[in-house]
Amino acid sequence: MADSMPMAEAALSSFDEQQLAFDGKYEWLRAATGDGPYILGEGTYGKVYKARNLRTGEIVAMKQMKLDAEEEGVPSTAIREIAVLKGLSHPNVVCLQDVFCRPGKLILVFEFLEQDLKKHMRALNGRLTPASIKHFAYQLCCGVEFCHSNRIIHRDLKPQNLLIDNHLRLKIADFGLARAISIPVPKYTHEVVTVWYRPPEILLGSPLYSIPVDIWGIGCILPEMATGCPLFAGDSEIDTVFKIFQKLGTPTDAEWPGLSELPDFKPTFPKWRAKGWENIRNTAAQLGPEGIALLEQFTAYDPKNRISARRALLEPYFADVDRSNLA
Ligand code: Z3R
Repeated sequence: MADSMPMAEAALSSFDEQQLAFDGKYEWLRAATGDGPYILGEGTYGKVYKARNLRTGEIVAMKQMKLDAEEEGVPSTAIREIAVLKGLSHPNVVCLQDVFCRPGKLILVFEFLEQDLKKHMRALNGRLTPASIKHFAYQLCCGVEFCHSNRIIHRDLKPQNLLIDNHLRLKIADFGLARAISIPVPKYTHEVVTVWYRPPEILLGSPLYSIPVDIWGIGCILPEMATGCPLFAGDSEIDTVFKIFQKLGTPTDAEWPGLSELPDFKPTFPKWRAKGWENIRNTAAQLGPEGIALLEQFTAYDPKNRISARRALLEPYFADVDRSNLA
């Protein structure tokens, strides 16, 4: 009888009931080739599967995360952060529709979009038009502005985290997960964590970083859309730092006060001169002078001098964006 069931057993059956209810709600889709599950992507926190909500028929993206088995349940901080994310709604942020958790396991159910920006750029051989680059950049700034105004930082903006639907609407995935789920456990993912979109303050070991980290990410994604090539594709943290310095020039304490006190800064770093955006592939032709002026503010070395997403939206580069088919 339920009222005489020992506590541990009662808890177990409650978990099993929740698992059964969740399993009855969704159907995992199979890959077109072979009989494995349909994997949309493998990211920092785990795999993303394509599934169907059996009640609504809607396709969803299920992010399944394995948590450290030694930890008891899902940490309360993660639950609080995820509750905040579930309450967020913006046309340029992927909607978190459902959450399922049990000890050692966390599944987040998101709205489904057809492809990510990396795949979209590849499909076009890296040749996006100036108008579509601007349209995507505008939507990216809108989504980032919304999250920053809710005090949520992404920390891992990259083309794989930007999803595009068939109407070329862009939505940001994984906002807020960095704070909700602390360190990804390397044994659970074979994916190499990319450092290409990391800002110099993090690469140089700053223990304090904030909202400007996402602005640097926008500053890497915008020229990547323009040229079809990642801007700072280093194979390690220091290689990425040097790739940044080679293009933007080695920074000085004058333009970035406190630079030489950062833990991983070395006065022996080579001193490169800034190349100028006009000498970096076809960036200038694709973005025009107003785009370059904005790009310079996205990639300011001193995080304090980096433009905010809110101010970026008011920049001349975006003055002619067609806002009628947004949102
Ligand atoms: C939420 C979180 C991560 C992802 C979501 C939703 N959707 C993803 S990744 C996705 C990836 C593709 S399509 C949808 S892909 O086929 O372009 N890699």
